[in-house]
Amino acid sequence: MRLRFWIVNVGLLILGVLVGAWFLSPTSQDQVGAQDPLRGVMQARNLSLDDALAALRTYTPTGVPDEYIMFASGGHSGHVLVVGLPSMRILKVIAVFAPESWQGYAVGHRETEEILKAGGKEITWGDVHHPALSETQGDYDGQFLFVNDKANGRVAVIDLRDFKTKQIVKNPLIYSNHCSAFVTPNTEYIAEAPQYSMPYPVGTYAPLEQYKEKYRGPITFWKFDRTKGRIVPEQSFAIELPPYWHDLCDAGKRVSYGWAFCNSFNTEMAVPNILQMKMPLEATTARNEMDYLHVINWKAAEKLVQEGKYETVAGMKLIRLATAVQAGVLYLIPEPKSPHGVDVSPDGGYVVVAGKLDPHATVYSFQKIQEAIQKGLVEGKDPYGVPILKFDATKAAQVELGLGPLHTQFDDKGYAYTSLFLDSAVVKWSLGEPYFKGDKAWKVVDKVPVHYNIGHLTAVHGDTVRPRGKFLVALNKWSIDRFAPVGPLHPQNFQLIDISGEKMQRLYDLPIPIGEPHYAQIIERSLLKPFEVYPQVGFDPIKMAADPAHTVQPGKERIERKGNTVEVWMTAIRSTYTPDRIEVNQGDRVIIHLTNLERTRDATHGLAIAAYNVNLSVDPGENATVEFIADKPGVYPFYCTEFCSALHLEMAGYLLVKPRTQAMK
Ligand code: K7E
Ligand code: CUA
Repeated sequence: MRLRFWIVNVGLLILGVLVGAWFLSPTSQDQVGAQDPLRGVMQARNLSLDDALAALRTYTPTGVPDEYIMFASGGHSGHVLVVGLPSMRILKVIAVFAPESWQGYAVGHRETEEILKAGGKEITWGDVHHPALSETQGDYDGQFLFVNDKANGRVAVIDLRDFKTKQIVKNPLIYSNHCSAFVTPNTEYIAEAPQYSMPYPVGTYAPLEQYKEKYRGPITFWKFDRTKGRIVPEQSFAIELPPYWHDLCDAGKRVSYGWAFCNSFNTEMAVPNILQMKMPLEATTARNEMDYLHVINWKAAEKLVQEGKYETVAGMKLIRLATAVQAGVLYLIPEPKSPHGVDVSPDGGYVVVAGKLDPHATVYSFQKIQEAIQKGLVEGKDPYGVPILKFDATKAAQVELGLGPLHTQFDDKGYAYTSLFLDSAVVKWSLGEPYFKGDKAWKVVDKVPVHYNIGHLTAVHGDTVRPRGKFLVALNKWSIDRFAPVGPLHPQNFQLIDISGEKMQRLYDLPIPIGEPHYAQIIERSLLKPFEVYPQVGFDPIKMAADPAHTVQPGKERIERKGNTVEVWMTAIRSTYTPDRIEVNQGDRVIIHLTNLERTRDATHGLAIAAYNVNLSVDPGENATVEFIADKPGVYPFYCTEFCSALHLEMAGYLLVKPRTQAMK
């Protein structure tokens, strides 16, 4: 009985397995698809198991927000990109250094045009390299984002309550910053050092023959007032540095709090002269075997300013080089030639420098740097009298990583990740104590190819005191063959990499079709608390407060004329402008205050007056003001540029500008 039971059941089981195997074996795609839809899709689309797993790890269903948010530099578009992870969906482009018509940024809108003008001359583009999220105790707090404009020596402040640019400051001492924006651990300051040294202040002339005497590379520490949400130039200061070309900086954290580390190249102080010398700058700036890491005690510099030991140049408090050296604010350490990238480990104990022309990462120990300073372990002074600490006395390790190492990020397990430009790869390696000991320390453990020519890389909170691991994004300069061809100007390629396991796994490619991204930072989304609509009707996004003086209450819409100024007090609500007819005379100054009365999420209205190069984007509850001289006679329709309702096309009106001759009558 029992034996028969077993024979029958085992027989049935074997039959079942055979039948199952027959069904699942690759026959026709339709058959497979019907039995196992997942395998059906994989076969139909020619996907490997790894491809399918990558898709499952990144796919984010509709209505589900991403877990992480990446703020990426938009390069020479002048904008900032906001991307959700792991889906890699682009959520927003924040207009910063260039007019942007979707957001109504600096196209007629009075306040944002003012922001963009900061710096005097009208400049309509910027080159964003390094976004920096505001930090509290060395970790992102989700309140503000700062970005630099490498081209014009500017720094911008973005408020993350509404993801809008609030302020742009122009550095009076420099052009072309690169070491920027980098914040100190409590966002006390935002650092900005020049890429290309020059005579200062901006506008000073000195021939290149006087490079060594007249050119300098001051680093500025912009003071940030968190409650106002603004940089305060009057409380900011700069430290004069030798005329090397400054690359990048990172602020010390935890044990190294109060210090900053900036690398530099062209310590040869070569100047361009290719026609006569028959030598390009790329050769003349790479002759020295070593360049210099700058070690800066910004806390001590702050004290010098409090003691009045500065001069004021073009409104900026400037600590002279000699003063800085004397007070122990500035030291140099040799670093392998032409470095790019300096990154402080999460515990603040190590400073990682990568040399473009050296296959190693050079790691300095903060403790050894301090000992070298205390014991006076110097190998000499540079031509400007800055003490040079001994390389061997400050070095913790040199780790051979591969070709063209640039930038480094960290995870939650004691590993560092470095981009390899020439190898087109990301390499994962272990740090030393307290993370790893003995022969486990300073070891390459994994390497993954990326496509292609990676510049920066960024991991979740990967440059803070508390990296989260999980994901890393490779910011690749070239995409070459990764996407459908779209002409000779190719997109860049962001590659999402899973770093939660031992081996890195590439998950997703995101083409970037606007500007050339450099750095990016990834924050946990739960730390961001943006408005869904402005908190009350009549909100001014620049003041980040209600603006009763310019709020138009429903029923109080009107047009007032005072001399040649016509002031229009207008409201917008689906699908009506009140008033919808504006009659002025040629030459009148026209001011339109527009209040969006909506309280519904997403109910944004536009206001396009194309003939006057105006387009507003007014979010629910927002106030905006437009000002222009009506110098062109004629009849100009205006309309709403946001498809706000079924009758959106009816949201329109006319601006009539009476010609001067007729207006006289
Ligand atoms: Cu492109 Cu930080 Cu300007 Cu490196 S930078 S890649
Ligand atoms: Cu308002 Cu369309």
